[in-house]
Amino acid sequence: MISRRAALATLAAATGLAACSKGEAGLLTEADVHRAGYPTVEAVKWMGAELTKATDGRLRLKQYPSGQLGAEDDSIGLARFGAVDFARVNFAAVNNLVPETRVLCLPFTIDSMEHLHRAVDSDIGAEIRAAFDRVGLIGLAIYDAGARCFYNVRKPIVEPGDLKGLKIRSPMSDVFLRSFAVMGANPTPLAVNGVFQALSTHLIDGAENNWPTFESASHYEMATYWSETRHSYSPEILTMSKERFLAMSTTDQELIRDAAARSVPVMRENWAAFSESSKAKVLKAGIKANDADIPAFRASVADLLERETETPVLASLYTRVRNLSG
Ligand code: BDP
Repeated sequence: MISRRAALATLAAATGLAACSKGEAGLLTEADVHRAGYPTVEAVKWMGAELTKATDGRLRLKQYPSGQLGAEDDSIGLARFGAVDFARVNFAAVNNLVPETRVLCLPFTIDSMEHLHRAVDSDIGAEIRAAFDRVGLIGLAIYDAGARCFYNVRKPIVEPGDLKGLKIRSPMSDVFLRSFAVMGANPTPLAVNGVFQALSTHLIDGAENNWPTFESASHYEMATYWSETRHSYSPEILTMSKERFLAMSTTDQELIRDAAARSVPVMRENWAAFSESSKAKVLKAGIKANDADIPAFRASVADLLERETETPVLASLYTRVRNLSG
């Protein structure tokens, strides 16, 4: 069996990434599973343009959107290995690598976008970002990913019992897997890139995500029932390879930190507009959306929340996050 490091090296060599990112001074590379035009890709593009402007063209950004560099697991590996400079992934993809991220993925822990912003803009967000340092990454910025809701090919989901017997795709994270299982679903872990095909071949009955991913990854073409469960507001993280970051001058490091921080409000604005238009587009296409019994869903995960927040780090983060609700 080949090692993960060897597999990543092969992927990097095959795409010419290693040569291009290490060989050409000033050229920075980035990986994202979303397509060009998606708010995360656009926010990082904006950051790249700021860097180019600030350095009179010395720093430039080449993006690899649409999962060209593989699933989120792969791009995080490439960044840790120094073969790509930036990897933008969802918190779900790093729940095991950086356990502090779990707190913002746990079901019914965040109540609204405003609550999420209060948490990520506080010392909680700073602490979670700093925790990436331990695993060879710099946590540059936390971006919005909206409220995740279930969608499926069969029927409206109003209460947890409606999930019974449904095969629901879960992100590759035990936090999500266990949450969906206690809510009553039959969870199937799968990278997001495989969801459209899994829906078309009936490997799964449904998935859960935000309006933009539902629309832009065309999941709505198969799964025509959308249920407003808003069970998680799991945000996105823009990471940078620590190896590549430390190889830069302190001036460039500052420029990158600053441009990444300034890309957050840009992202938030793009996100709000993109979400609205995604929602309008899918509703126009005939998606049937329904409200869900959120208190019943919240009750179904009460024991799980207790178990998941047993460690001192998560217990304290969870209390601090909950204290910002309201
Ligand atoms: C989307 C995130 C993306 C994740 C995906 C998922 O933007 O980073 O890969 O969810 O469900 O909302 O895996």
